[in-house]
Amino acid sequence: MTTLYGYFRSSAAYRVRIALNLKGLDYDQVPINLVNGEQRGGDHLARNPQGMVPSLVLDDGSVVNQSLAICEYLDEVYPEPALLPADALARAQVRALAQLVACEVHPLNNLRVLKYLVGELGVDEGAKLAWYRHWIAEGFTAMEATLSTDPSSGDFCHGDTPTLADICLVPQVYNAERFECDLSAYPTLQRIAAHCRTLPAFQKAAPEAQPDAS
Ligand SMILES: N[C@@H](CCC(=O)N[C@@H](CS)C(=O)NCC(=O)O)C(=O)O
Repeated sequence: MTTLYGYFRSSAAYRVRIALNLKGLDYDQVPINLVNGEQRGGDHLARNPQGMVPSLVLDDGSVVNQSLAICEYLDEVYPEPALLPADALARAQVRALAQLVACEVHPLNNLRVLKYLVGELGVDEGAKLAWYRHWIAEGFTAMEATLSTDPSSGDFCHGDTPTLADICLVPQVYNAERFECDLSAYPTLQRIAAHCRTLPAFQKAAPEAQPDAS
């Protein structure tokens, strides 16, 4: 059985749960408690030397790290339903949206970054929150500008089926809500995220639906 090493609040693990659910795949979950530092324990470092989640361990013991690599791996091995459009240009545009979230916004607001700000740099809670909200606003403003004017966006970021872009958007919206970011300037992102959240694949992947939710 495929096993996902994750954490209920990890948005990168949340992406992979959505992808697995959209593909209709069965998987086991092993929680790695990020708050207790389990990601830096020897067992987990052996499968993920970065000390991060998610890691997907396949039936034969092979490990795939990095959520976007995992989602694309699943899409190649289980092509239906497709997480990327067939057309090369549309595929690049969907990847660009996904990477806007996963490469530009999310890494700046990661747990280890926030801990470094507070612990090593002595930043107070207010400044930490301001940092968090700043990077959300930078990324979401650009994403809203793209999606609100792109004729190919529909119920989802691209057309009327979920893609890798939605898989990245919904967990990032969840994070932004958790940190009480003002999302009123992003009506298109809110509309698309709300639509995604009506789908069982997204509902089943939500942090509050995970066995380690606390
Ligand atoms: N680029 C990685 C990011 C993974 C990542 O940031 N994981 C976070 C949780 S969302 C983590 O494990 N953080 C551990 C830490 O900050 O100590 C991916 O997409 O898989």
